Amino acid sequence: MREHARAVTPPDNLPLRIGKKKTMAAGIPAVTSSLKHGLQKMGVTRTLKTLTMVNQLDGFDCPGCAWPDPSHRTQFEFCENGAKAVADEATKARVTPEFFSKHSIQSLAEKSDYWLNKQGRITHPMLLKNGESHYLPINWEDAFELIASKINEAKNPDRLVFYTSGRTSNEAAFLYQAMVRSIGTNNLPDCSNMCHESSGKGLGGSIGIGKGTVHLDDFNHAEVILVIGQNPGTNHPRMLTALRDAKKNGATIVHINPLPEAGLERFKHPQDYMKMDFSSTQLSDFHLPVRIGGDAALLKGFIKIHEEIGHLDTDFIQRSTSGFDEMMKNARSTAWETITSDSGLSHEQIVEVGEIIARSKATIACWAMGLTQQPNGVAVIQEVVNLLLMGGHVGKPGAGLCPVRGHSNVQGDRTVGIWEAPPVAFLERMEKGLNIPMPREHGFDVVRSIQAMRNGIVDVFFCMGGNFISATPDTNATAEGLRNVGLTVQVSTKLNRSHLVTGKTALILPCLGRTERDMQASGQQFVTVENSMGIVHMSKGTLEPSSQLLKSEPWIVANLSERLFPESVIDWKALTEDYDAIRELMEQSLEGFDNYNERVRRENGFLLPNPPRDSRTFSTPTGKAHFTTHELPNVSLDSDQYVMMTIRSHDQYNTTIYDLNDRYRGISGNRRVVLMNALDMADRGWKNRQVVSITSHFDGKQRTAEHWQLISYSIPRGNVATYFPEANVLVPLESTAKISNTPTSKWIIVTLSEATSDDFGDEQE
Ligand SMILES: Nc1nc2c(c(=O)[nH]1)N[C@H]1C(S)=C(S)[C@@H](COP(=O)(O)OP(=O)(O)OC[C@H]3O[C@@H](n4cnc5c(=O)[nH]c(N)nc54)[C@H](O)[C@@H]3O)O[C@H]1N2
Ligand SMILES: Nc1nc2c(c(=O)[nH]1)N[C@H]1C(S)=C(S)[C@@H](COP(=O)(O)OP(=O)(O)OC[C@H]3O[C@@H](n4cnc5c(=O)[nH]c(N)nc54)[C@H](O)[C@@H]3O)O[C@H]1N2
Ligand SMILES: [Mo]
Repeated sequence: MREHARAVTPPDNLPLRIGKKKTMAAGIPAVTSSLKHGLQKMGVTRTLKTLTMVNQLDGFDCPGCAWPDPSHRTQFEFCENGAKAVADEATKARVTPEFFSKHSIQSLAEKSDYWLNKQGRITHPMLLKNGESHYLPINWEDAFELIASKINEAKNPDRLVFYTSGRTSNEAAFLYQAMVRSIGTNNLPDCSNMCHESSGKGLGGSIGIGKGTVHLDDFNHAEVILVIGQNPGTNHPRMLTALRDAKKNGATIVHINPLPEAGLERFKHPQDYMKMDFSSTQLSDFHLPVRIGGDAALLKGFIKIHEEIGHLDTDFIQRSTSGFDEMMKNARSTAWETITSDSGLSHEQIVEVGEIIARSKATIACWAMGLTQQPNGVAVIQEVVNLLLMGGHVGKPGAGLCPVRGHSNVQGDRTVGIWEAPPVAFLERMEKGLNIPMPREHGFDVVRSIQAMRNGIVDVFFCMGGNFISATPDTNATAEGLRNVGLTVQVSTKLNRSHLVTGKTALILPCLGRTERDMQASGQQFVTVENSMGIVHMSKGTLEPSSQLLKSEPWIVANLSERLFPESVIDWKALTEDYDAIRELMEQSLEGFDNYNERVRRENGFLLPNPPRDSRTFSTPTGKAHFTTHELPNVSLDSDQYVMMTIRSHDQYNTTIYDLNDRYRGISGNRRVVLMNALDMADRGWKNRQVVSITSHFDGKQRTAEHWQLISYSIPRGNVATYFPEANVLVPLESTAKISNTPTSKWIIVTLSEATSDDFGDEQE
């Protein structure tokens, strides 16, 4: 038996530096940071060549986030963190077969996630044989043969699971779901299950479409913009430009977040330096430091005030919605004492902002993980919808709902079929287009996939991108599950922990990234992606591939499919020769993709249909938008408990750690830290750098992780924050949001205790 590889990253063990928290985002430090990462990883020529192609009409879509591009682009249409994402992919460092022969998986697992990522791009398909501890090179044909034989050996297709991370192009994702459904299962978990699933479910139920309802231009016409549970300065820096422009046009910006995130305080557009403009803009007019999980109470407060002030869009409410009276009755009966104690905000604070919202003629509400990763994620998003519907802020200029997506094509992947629970109408259309029968039974999402692996009912686990072991909750439980699987396959660009914590046999299939040229039989190909606002557009890599052996994701899926289905009605090979053929098939199989090949070649691409936004109509069973009624969640804690949220630092992309700085928060060197309120620390007699153990409590079970250092921070009392993925070991697998089944990564009940040992590895099995 092979020795287990460590599932939780070891710390980097650099000294922790605690500096001053920044109030201004971007500015000169952002320019230098972009260039630093570029120059270190790519060198001068490649940095310039690469960065000038980001988000250009003839270039590639930034792999950083899903924020849309303006229709009039500048030469530099990227942000600091987009530049880091690009540099990280276009790095000159390589992970070769020699590298793998030098390091066993156990020794690699003792390196930190930061170190693993720094080793560079994987150059060869690699095989880890059952019982062995070193990967060996394998050729593509043999790799496909192995996967196909394991898939064919499975007793039933539901013992096969196919994960997708959100960078995969529309073309690759479409072929992938066609392959998986041809095999006979809907086991298509994706990163969205851990991300905006609550938004999809909440919006789907309320307005009949699981997507946002705004255009980028709406930001120029909004009177009020709510930014809830989101840290755009780090995670969507280009959104700050839209907020700055909104601000210049007179919008009031309200930041609802336990933390005073830097980007929402002041913003300096790096490009303005070129215009010799050195001023910065204050972005948010109000910061409401809501307690973790207190948004539902706050929103009820806003709803009450809205009714008192008036300005309801009664015409719209009567004509186009249902459920208003019941929702209002519930809000009216919610006591202010409950609202203030649950939200941690004073009545005056809520009234001041509530009145502005009530009087606004055009309000946009933006949100991200602060809302979705809560036990009541779906309900709280529906409260946001309730608030906006009251003033008719859907389907009119300057107003609307704006879930801000994470991965650059996570929305597109879902549109083209990466969905474990597809609606019947979607499958019927797909079956007609592809001429292949498809299973109806819903498949496993992420959490259910892990449970299935733990129960020993998964034979093959295939990952199209991502880093499953580090992204998922309950790291040790997930590791246990993965080790039960017969074969795990990772289609990847960079080395990560999921290559080390594997099934009995494991494969790494190295693929082309966004930045790289994709040559096929008919010449150079482009792929398409959908941004957070439903615009589908082209993305074309320009760089020489990192290795001659890399294959594109569509090529990998098509070649595996050819092996799996020699008699298939689909000519898989022809599809990879010219991706126009894939897009033709997509046009036949998907709603809204008419003239796909022609429209996607237009400047700025095309918009997918969105009834609430386009015509104020709602594709719900009643044809109306729904006000929904929810009781407030229970946010009470025992006296020694805290609520912990797990968040991103400025120098990471999900599980990819670019560097060890969290510049805006003034923290660097070490990621094993807990942000805590100074008064809470004083109560326990603790100071900065106090070493503590964290224990999470759920359903009578406890999980402990040792050796974290405290940092006093501006965070509500009773709340603490740690970084993901280090803290995932504490997120209970069963603790998920109602309806969406999203892990509650922002609501983990914990206790803290002074460290008893200096041992870093105690949370390991
Ligand atoms: N550079 C960079 N860009 C990224 C990513 C990255 O890792 N790095 N990840 C991408 C992905 S996949 C995603 S999903 C997005 C994530 O983007 P964000 O959602 O901005 O990411 P998080 O760091 O999880 O931050 C969540 C924010 O919610 C706040 N919060 C936590 N709990 C609550 C609560 O109960 N109420 C309220 N109101 N706020 C709360 C936190 O303080 C924090 O500011 O970013 C995308 N873009
Ligand atoms: N505790 C906690 N857990 C969380 C979150 C949280 O806030 N807190 N956030 C959740 C969220 S919002 C998300 S979206 C998930 C993210 O979960 P994932 O999407 O699974 O994780 P990533 O870290 O984005 O994946 C990084 C890996 O993707 C591979 N990769 C990069 N580019 C490409 C490409 O073009 N093609 C292929 N095939 N592979 C590529 C690289 O090998 C890289 O190591 O994590 C979730 N987990
Ligand atoms: Mo995400």
